[in-house]
Amino acid sequence: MHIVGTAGHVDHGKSSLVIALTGHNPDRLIEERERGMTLDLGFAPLQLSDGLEAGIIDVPGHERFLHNMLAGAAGMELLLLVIDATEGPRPQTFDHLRILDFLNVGRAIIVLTKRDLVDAESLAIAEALSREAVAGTVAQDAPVVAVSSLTGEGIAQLKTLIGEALAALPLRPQDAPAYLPVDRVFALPGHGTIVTGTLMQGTIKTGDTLMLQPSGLEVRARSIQTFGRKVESASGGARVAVNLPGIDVHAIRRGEALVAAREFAPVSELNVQFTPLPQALRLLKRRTPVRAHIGSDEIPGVLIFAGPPPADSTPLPARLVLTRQTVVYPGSRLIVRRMSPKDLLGGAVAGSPAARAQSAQRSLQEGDAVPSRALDAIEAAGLAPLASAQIAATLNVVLAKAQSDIDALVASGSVVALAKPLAYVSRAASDRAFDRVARWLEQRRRRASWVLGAATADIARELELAEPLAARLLAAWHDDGRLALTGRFWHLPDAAVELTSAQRDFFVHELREDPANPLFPVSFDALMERARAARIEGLTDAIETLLATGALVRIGDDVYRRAQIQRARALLAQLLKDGAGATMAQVRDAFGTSRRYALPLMEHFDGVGLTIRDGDIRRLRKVTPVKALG
Ligand SMILES: Nc1nc2c(ncn2[C@@H]2O[C@H](COP(=O)(O)OP(=O)(O)OP(=O)(O)O)[C@@H](O)[C@H]2O)c(=O)[nH]1
Ligand SMILES: [Mg+2]
Repeated sequence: MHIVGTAGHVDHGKSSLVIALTGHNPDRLIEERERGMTLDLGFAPLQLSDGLEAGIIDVPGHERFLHNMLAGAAGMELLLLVIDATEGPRPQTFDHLRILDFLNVGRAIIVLTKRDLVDAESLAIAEALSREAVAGTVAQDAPVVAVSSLTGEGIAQLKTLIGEALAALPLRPQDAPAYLPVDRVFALPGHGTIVTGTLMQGTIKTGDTLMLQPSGLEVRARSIQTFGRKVESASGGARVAVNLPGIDVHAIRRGEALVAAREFAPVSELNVQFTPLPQALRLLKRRTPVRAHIGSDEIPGVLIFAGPPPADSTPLPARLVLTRQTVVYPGSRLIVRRMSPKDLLGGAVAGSPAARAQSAQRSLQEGDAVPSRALDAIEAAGLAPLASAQIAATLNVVLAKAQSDIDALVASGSVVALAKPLAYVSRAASDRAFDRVARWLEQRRRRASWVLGAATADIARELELAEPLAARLLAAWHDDGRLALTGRFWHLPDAAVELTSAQRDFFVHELREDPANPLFPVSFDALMERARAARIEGLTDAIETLLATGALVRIGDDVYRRAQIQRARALLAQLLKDGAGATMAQVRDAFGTSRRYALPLMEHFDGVGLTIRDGDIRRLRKVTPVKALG
């Protein structure tokens, strides 16, 4: 389905034309009918001869209700520019045209109304003036048709032109996440709250869980209608009414967007490409207070240029800082007016230039290689991991589609999954970072051969990354076997430490075995103190390395050599063989130490799962067969 929109100056015959085309009066408010003037948006279904159906949005022409016109304008794809043949183009003809030129209109038809009131000569003048008015806009080459809504003249011809134009419009993206700017909210007795709007993209199905943004209310689509008919699903370009149970009608208003639940994150700042209107250039400052018309919403904010304000109408990057949150998709088009008075300033397209180029490309070749676009997005983010929902939002596709493409990229090896929270970086970015870390570790080892590797914090500093992110990358490299972890040191798997001869002499001297007391440890604090006093290069680092590799084992303040631990294990195996138990006193005697050393040592063995404590008795922990095999 597509959306046809009327536009034009007040009283030029827009609503009468809608009645002539559809038989439906779009002026639904009593006040509108009494005053003979449209105040708010009106809607009507248009049936064409070949079974084609479209929705018509009728807008008020009066300048005072321009904000209402703007609330419905973004959904229009085919513009009926309505011009009174007796008057020709008037101010709102131009204003509406300028607005729609920035939005999503793909085709236009110029409709000269009140044909019954003019002669051929006046009609020719009106047509010439109209042609002039549309020069340089989306309606530049639009066909012109003269009609009378009173007599019906020209209406059949107009319908034919509408049919042709609709057939030429591109389909709206179907695999994009649903985005419906709400233009009406009302309650139906027995049904509760109903919202209506133009589904800009995506699909809404009965039972879908959706989100109202920016209010953040999770809602369920109980039932869906398009033009009074109940349907199971509606897709991009349809006029849709959705019944939302459990939502207070007063909790929401026009301007809210009903969107797919997980793909949209509300933002209050937008990077846009802004196109100023020539007549607005003199009003633009580096920072200009504005009203941004996004979807059906009107949000006060500030339009900010990085440099001086534009001198001509060439599109330029700008930032929109809003006073309220909103949701947009890449390529969303919006209108910017001055805060006060409300002059039209220009149009803007949301998203980074890359995202916009992608979305432009995408509408050209619908359904093209999304995986490669997902890879582009992940690669563009460098080492900043992207979650699936962020990738879906960047690509403007539903989450399920994005996820299956990401999974394929992970399977093919071009994307790496990081854990906690699950997010993705490109293999290329991960490899570049790994190479940097590997080179740096190697250099360090050459400079200080007694240092095994580096702690997470050191590597984070080297990569200029936040420590939690560095930890996630390191874990991924550890998982694929490129990096080993010993103690708190990350190192290349084949990295070997080498002590200097001065360091070795120190340890030989300080840690020599006492033949009389082979299981006596040394005090860690005392060892460190002597190490510092010895003034040997890298000695304290070397102690840390020996502790990390298990050459030394620290238990409380006691430090044992690996050989001592092995000896204690052997003594225990002998003492506790065949399920025998032993008291602490027996263990102490077997070790030939005192209770002061034996107790922490036994707690260490309990902790590593060698022994188990049963009251005062220690036994060997039974090794399960599976573990024994491993
Ligand atoms: N004779 C004649 N009168 C027309 C025709 N079309 C509209 N009118 C009259 O023009 C007046 C305005 O028509 P509307 O259809 O309300 O105009 P509009 O553009 O919807 O006006 P707004 O919504 O207020 O901007 C009404 O009195 C209509 O009856 C036509 O084709 N012929
Ligand atoms: Mg009207």
